[in-house]
Amino acid sequence: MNIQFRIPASHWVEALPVGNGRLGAMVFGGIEKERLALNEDTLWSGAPGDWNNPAAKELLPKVRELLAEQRYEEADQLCRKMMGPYTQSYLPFGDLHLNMEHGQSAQDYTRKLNLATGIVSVSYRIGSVKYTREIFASYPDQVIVVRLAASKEGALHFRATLDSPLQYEAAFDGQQLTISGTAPEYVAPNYHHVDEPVRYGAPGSLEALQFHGRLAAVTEGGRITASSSGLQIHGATEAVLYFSAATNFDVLTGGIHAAVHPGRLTAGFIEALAGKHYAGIRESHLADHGQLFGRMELHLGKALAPADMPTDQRIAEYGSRDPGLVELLFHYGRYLLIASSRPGTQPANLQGIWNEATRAPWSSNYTLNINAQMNYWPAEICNLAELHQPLLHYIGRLAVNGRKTAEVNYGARGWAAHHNSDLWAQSAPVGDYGAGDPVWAFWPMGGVWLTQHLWEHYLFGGDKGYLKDTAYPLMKESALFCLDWLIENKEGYLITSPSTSPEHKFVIDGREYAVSEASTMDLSLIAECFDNCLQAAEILGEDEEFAGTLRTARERLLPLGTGSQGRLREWSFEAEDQDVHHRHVSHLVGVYPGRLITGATEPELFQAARQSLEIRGDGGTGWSLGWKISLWARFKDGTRAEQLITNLLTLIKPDEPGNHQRGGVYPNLFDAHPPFQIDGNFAAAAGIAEMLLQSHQGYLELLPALPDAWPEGFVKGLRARGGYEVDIDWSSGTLTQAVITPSRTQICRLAAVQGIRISGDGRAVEYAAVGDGTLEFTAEEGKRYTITAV
Ligand code: FUC
Repeated sequence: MNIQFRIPASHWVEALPVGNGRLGAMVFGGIEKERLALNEDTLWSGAPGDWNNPAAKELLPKVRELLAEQRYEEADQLCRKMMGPYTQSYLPFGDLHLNMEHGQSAQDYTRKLNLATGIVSVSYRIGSVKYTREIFASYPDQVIVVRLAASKEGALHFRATLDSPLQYEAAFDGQQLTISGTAPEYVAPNYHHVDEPVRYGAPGSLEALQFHGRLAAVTEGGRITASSSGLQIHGATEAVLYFSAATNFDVLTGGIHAAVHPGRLTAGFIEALAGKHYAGIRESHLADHGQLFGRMELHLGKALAPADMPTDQRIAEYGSRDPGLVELLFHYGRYLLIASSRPGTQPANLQGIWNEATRAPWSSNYTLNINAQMNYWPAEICNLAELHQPLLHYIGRLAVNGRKTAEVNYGARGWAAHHNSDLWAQSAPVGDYGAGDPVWAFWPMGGVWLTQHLWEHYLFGGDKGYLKDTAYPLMKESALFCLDWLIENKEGYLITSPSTSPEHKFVIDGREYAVSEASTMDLSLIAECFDNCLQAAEILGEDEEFAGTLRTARERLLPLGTGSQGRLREWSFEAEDQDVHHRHVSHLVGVYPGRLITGATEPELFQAARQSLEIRGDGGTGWSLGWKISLWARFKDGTRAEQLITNLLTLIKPDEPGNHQRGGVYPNLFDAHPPFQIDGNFAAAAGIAEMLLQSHQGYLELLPALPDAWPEGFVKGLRARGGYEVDIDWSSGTLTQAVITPSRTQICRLAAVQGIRISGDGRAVEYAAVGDGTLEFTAEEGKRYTITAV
């Protein structure tokens, strides 16, 4: 299970990612000049701030009036005045360079990332000497480890240096190489043109984070000298480098920890390695990575590409026709989540944790109108629920700022977040007071959508303590915001205003507009937030009165409707699309990742949603293709879902310019918007899982969208709502056997599969047919239930 090449990377998107959630590196594998592009997940520009805009509250009634009169142009202009500043940017940390003193010409070169071990290895031969490198990011030891070895005694000579695109100082602390600096106080988004896009304060400024990196070396044989030109290793047979990095970001409060010097933190990580050896550190890494990665297996058919074929060639030559490549894409999504999101770290941002640009595309921040949520779609279903924690924790921080935003900007209760956020959990609209377009900058539903993650985590895990203490309070406050944000229209329905369908405009008389009343996405997210709160309140047996208020409001929401060509309307009125193939499919959020619109509950809307997706087409950016995999899976069209995987497995060249219409993957299988965004990788993993197992309708559906292309196969370790682990085997396109392991005793409902036998620990289990085409049986904790086709 490798991403592999026979040449070193020349571009960053050919390099191989390692990460432990907090520290990341892209390994280029150069022969004479090795580069590891380094990241630390709390290294962002800026500082905590107040981004709210009191003028918004004054303008709100006026904007609403204009929208009620369909004066869209004027409403758009006023909306701009309701914005605040842009978010801050996720920054690169720097580079570790290794200059090998053996020249550039080598034979038998290989470079690979083994997803199962989380280890990158590079090997080549120069003359009779074989050189090998192993690189991994250890979560247990919080360091990036680089081991270099030569097959001939004393043949290893190299110099290690650290540098950074940020302002920095390199120094020595004994024989350790250090790098330190203060991050910029401000970095403008790459699409925002200003005179000074990167602004530094004074060194040590309290308005920015301090960062520190430390490199230590241990050798077998030879000697190490530290000089102004770096750490020099002479005549070693083996050398191990340990890199640690930190900032003074306060993970608990979300502020800057003035009293903490990050240099002490990096020293602490290195000191903690005392008495440990490479073999032991590697063992702990393998155990830690393995217990997460090893939870799942997937087999979709016989791999077509030769085992040693370079990954970029495999993508170009085979794409999704090679089931092995689809398996790789699936496992890569899980790998990248393990590498970018661990309990206690920051949520995976637009590029996970890997970024080499000071002004990264879209600031490599959190975009809350699709991208940040998408990063976590595989977390629960792919059995990595604890890796959801960084996002769930972050939602809590966002709600703290979001309460002020709701109050200051709108005079509303509860909490609100908008289209973008960052390390500082900025909750107000961005757009620099009008420079941005309301079509993306003005979107107060970011928090509402995020609450779905809190609820889903409960549905999968079933922890009532978590529901009561963490999830429900945040969900409830988000619902409170919605109650205050909704207004009554002339017909007495509750609507949102101003409202957008993120990033997509409607056209009237040849003119494009962004802002209107009651987009389908707004109403879908609110309806679902209310439904989830109602269910949570019932489970917890609390808040009867509040539940009554929600129920009444829920019934009064403007109903969703169908429009031309039988489509689900994207706006509350029939309008021409700015782009019929637009990459966002916001109005389908109730189909996936939501569960508002299903064939059983809303057959007409479900059909209309399907028709909308049909018309939207099978193109789009990487993340858009990723979303459509899961949507087609929910529409039970496996072959169409597989078509989207095919489209996603389009090889995009590293230097291909940015594109909003056509995406794919880079040589290292990173998702290409283009540019690189990690969300499509996560959506692909989630989508493949959704084709094999669904559980959003209150019962388990095995193989709901199996494509013709995968007639034989198996999957192990998927997870369903209710806390089940599910293994499925199939042959000739139909189920042969499934094993369901419940995490607690409960009634298990299954979509009825023709002719099955259920046994629990070898004994036949009685099941009863339920009227709606499902069957149920009592699943006891600690037992495994085998479903066999007869
Ligand atoms: C949204 C999308 C873009 C891009 C950006 C990060 O604005 O519309 O395609 O993914 O987020």
